[in-house]
Amino acid sequence: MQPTDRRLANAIRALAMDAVEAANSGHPGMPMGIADAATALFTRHLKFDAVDPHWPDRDRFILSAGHGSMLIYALLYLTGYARPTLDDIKRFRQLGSPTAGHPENFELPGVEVTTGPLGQGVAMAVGMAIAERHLNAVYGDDLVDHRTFVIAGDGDLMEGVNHEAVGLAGHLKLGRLIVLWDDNNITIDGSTDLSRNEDVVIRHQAAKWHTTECDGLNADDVDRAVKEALADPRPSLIRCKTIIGYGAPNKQGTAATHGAALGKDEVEAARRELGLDDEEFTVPDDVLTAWRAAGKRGSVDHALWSERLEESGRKDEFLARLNGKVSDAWLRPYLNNLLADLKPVATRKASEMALEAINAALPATIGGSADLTGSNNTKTKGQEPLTADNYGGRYIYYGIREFGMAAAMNGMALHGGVIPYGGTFLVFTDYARPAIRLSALQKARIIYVMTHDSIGLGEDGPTHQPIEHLQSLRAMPQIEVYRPADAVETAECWALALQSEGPSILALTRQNLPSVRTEAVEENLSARGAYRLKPAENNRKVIILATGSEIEVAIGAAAKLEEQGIGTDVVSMPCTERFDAQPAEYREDILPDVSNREILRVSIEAGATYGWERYTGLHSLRIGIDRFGVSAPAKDAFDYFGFTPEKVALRITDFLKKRGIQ
Ligand SMILES: Cc1ncc(C[n+]2csc(CCOP(=O)(O)OP(=O)(O)O)c2C)c(N)n1
Ligand SMILES: [Mg+2]
Repeated sequence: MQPTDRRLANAIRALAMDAVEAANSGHPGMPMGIADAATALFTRHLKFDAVDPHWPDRDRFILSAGHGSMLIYALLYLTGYARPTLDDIKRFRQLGSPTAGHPENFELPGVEVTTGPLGQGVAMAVGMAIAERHLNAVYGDDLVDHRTFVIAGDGDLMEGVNHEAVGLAGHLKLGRLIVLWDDNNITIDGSTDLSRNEDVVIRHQAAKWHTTECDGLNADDVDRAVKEALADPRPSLIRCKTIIGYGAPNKQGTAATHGAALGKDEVEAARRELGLDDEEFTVPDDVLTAWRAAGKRGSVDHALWSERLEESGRKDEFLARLNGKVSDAWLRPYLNNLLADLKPVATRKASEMALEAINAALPATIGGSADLTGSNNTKTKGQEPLTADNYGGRYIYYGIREFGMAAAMNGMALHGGVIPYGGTFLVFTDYARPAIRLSALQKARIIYVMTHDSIGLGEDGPTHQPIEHLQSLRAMPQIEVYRPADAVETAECWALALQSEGPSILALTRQNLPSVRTEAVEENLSARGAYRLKPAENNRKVIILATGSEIEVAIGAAAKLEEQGIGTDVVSMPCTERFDAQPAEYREDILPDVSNREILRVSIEAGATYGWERYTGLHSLRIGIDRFGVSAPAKDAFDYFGFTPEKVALRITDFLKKRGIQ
């Protein structure tokens, strides 16, 4: 006899309780409350094949309430994914176990995205749903025809990014996105009455979503609501009324079950309440068999899909696209054309010029901007908007939703088959930062096109002038920050960003810059992160390290120093992270040992000096800006802060005198 849905759900509850108890850490309440709804979803609706977590046409499932990680670990184990094993679950939250505290996409193939920072799961799901519709428009129903399901908690729907994501999804009519809201009226501090009186359902309706409700503790009722959502062309919110910690008789319905082990006595009481085996980490045979059968439900669909792929005539192209490898064959011809006709351009403009070649060569790119298209120069000729009427378009008007844009791009990149890039002002990386951090953690290949990268943006003043941003972004692991100095470097940096496994930030100027790279060379010099742009003519006494727009200043200052017989190298450093990764000999050649007091190292960057001592040494000169900017034309702002060849040269000669280097 087929076990009841409740018994299937209770297997989730048991594993969640036991794992949290063993770790003495974790969140049992959420999985226990939503277990029946998750059972309905995984046994009746979700299209997946546990033996192939990478099947491109699988439905995507996102546990936005990542603290309830035991829910997804239990589901993956029960449905028969290779990992996590039962032993992995016994080692929940332990060092080296893939069952990390929060679900990590890089630990388990069944985990589509990393969640835990509340709100971002739903926002990434929006990106997944965009990628699905786009690829559907390109490859058709035969190859791309899946849905994106989300389980979200009260917290996910309270976060600001949720408002951005819900607005975007409603606008783009992402009808294949279905969010199940675990409406348990509890968050960490207690009842949601403490902090919320908005009508979440009406808010979704106002954003043009379909909404419905169900008893989240009744799999049949959840099934009914999901069917309703599937039939509706709009994105759907299913309000699942649940009880947090359901089954723990003395604690259910309270915040006590949210984020702590239930305790031995309560676990025992819950076992009796739910009719579970006494022994921990056991799943009755008939229940496991039923779950494993559910894990194979998709195998027929999968096989039929594989046949269609074989017959499509587009198999190699499709798989290559999903595989994500891109060629940089566009770069050489582009640079040859560029070098034939050099003129001063802003690097944001140079980025657009490079993008013309990139978008023509790489069909996977999808551009966009958070309402600064004309400023970020992110849209190329002939790039059609991606809209509800034309999912095949390759440009997204994200609106003024920087965080929502970045999170959606994470979802798009992790869906696969597309390479998202998107722009805003560099200063507003702060608005997008939590998603940028998840791009880095998840290794999502996204190219952030961040323009107006310094006081050089001029008149908009201190609110718009980045100061600490470059250094703070460089401090983030697993992301590369590029600040190119001219059009050639901009194209080189674009090529590197596209080849990268993870995210990149391009920091680009508003103002025009002269060409500093005027000769064709075989090598992508920016790939080294830093390289000698101009070697000293006289005996080398100074090495100037500079980035982006300050290269022009550095070259001017170096010329003045050379006039005085002071040999000066100018090193362009478009990417500190790449330089750090170079072999020691290379780094030593560009920047000889800090202990060499005969050579003064100077950094010039129109931003925080914080951290530049890493390259200049402590007792050197760092020219930057350690205060907020000024509202003034760019030229005046640069002059005011001392970024002119004259002022820089003077500071260097003064410093040399102080040091006793003549
Ligand atoms: C951005 C963010 N802020 C705070 C937290 C810490 N946190 C984890 S769960 C949680 C409460 C979430 O409430 P809800 O979504 O209702 O989950 P439930 O208590 O119902 O499991 C908070 C504040 C977080 N993970 N992410
Ligand atoms: Mg809650």
